[in-house]
Amino acid sequence: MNIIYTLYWDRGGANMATHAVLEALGVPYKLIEIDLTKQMQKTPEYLAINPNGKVPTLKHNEQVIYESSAILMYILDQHPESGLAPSLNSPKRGYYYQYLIWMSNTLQEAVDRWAHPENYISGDADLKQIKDKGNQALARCWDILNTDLGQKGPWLLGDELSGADFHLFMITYWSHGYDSRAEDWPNLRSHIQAMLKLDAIQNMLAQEGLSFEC
Ligand SMILES: N[C@@H](CCC(=O)N[C@@H](CS)C(=O)NCC(=O)O)C(=O)O
Repeated sequence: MNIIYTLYWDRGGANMATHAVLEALGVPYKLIEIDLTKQMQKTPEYLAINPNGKVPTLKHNEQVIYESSAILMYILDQHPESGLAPSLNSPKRGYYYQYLIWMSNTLQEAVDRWAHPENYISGDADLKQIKDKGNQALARCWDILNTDLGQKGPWLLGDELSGADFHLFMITYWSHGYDSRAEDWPNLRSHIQAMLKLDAIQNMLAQEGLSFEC
C-alpha cells in the first residue's frame, strides 16, 4: 500500500488524536517517532519541518502541516466519506470548528498553565499561582463540556461522532494525572468510556504503548 501520510509523534503527545483518526480512516500511514525525552524535537532536521520544535507534524505529499487540530481538520477534509467531519453546509460544521479551535486555544492553554507553569514566568517563586489559575480555568472548561455533553451528547456534535471527539479524548487522557481530571465530571466520564470502545482509540493506545481505564 502506498503511504499517504507521515505522522511525527511522541508517546502520549498531541499526536494522539491524529493518530487515532488515521486508524479510524484505515488509510496507509507511517509513524516517525520524535522522542521528546531525547530532545529530538530540537534537532535541526526536525526544526526544518516544524520550527516550533513540537509534535505533531504531518507530511502529506509535499505538504508539511503542524498544529494538532489543523492537522486533524485537514486530514478529515481529504476523506469526506468518513463522516467524521460535518459537511460544509451542515449546521454542525460551526460547532465542529468551535470545539476544535476552543480546545486548542482555551482548553489546551489551561492545560499548559497547569502542566507547564514554567513557560509563563521566570524563576520558581510564582509557579504555584500560575498552576492554580490554570487548574481553575481547566475546571471551568470541564464544566462547559460537561454541560454541553449533558444537553447534546453522547458526542460533542450530538449523535454524530466527529474529529472533535478524538481531540477531546486526547486532552481527557492527559488530565488523568491532573488535579482537575475530566473523568470526575460524569458526562465527560461517559464520553471517555464511549471513546475507549472504539477500535481506533484502542489501536492508537496500543501502538503508543499507553493504557487508560476509566
Ligand atoms: N498547540 C500544539 C501543541 C503541541 C505541543 O505542545 N506538543 C508537545 C507535546 S504534547 C511538545 O511537542 N512539546 C515539546 C517541547 O515543547 O519541547 C498542538 O496542538 O499541536
